[in-house]
Amino acid sequence: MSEDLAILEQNLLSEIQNASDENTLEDIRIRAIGKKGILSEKMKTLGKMTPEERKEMGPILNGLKGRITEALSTRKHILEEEALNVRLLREKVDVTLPPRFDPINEGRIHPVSQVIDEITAIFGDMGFGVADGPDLETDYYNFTALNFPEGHPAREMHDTFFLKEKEDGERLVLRTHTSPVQIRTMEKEEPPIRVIIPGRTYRCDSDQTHTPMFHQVEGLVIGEDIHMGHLKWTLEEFCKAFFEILSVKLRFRPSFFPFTEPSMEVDVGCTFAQGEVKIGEGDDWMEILGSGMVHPNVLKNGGIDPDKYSGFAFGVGIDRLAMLKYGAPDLRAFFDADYRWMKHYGFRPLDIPSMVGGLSS
Ligand code: 2U9
Repeated sequence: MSEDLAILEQNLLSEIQNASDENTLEDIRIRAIGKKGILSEKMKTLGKMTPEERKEMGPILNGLKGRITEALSTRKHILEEEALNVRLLREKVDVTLPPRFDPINEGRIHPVSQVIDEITAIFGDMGFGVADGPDLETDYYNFTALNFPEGHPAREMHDTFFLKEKEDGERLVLRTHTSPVQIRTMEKEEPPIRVIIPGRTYRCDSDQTHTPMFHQVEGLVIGEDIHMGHLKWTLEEFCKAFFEILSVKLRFRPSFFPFTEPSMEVDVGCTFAQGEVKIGEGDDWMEILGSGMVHPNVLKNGGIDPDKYSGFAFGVGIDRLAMLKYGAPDLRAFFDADYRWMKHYGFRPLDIPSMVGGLSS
């Protein structure tokens, strides 16, 4: 190999060795073995040589090009690895550091959970316990025990979601109300009973004020000499506490439910002004709950002697109460899991409703 080529190789190898980043290395590659690079130009001179000269210079130039190509590739890998190490070091995350966001200020309690907590605080203060039961119910607990006659249209009126028949012929339902839990409570406990049951319920219905899954709270009181006066007082106290007002006007209208006799729908006095509803005052009425004296058949089905005990019950839609109290117009948005909606309508996690500390802030 001529001295010139040896020097050229030495210079290129040392430049490659000293290249400190991939751009510099790319410049060297273009200058050395690129289309118009030094070595490519030298290769082009092979064509003008005599066969003997070409036989000697061909392998020399090819060997030189091979060594330079290899040195470029080795250096490229080293530089890539170095760059990756620098990046990894820079982007290192210390997982032991405390979180930067502030969950107490970020998190929100859903209005449905808030209203359940408020109702629980109000009835808890009146000596009611809270019970719960399964969402999937038997036909017996959801209908039969509650005095719905077999094949009665009221079963269809509930727009029930029926599950596929099991092998033994039983067909479970998604509970259409929380009433089955009262039957289970009556089976387990002796009177006096004072219990509320908040929970999810299901009916095949969907529009601005109905969703296939919704929330209900039902209450049940059973004891000796329980009468409609107790029912009326309890619901008045509940409405005053829940709507955070000093007095309330209630109107009881005769109605029908299979599980209560007599049955009453309850309207609350209100005003509708500038598209806003004010509860407790005024000459308008708004229906808010259903109620009645527990039907003797239902007491019997729960293992309670109707000759010795009587009771009252009521039911109210939690989602509707939340819409009314907190002014949310579309029920479907309650279940969209949109964090912006939660930021607006949700409640701070440490503002826990209580009768002494206040229900809502
Ligand atoms: C037992 C005995 C009686 C529960 C009751 C209502 C009236 C009622 C509706 C209100 C709005 C359901 O969510 S809603 O559509 N409920 O009107 N519920 S009395 O009565 C019972 C329950 C269980 C053993």
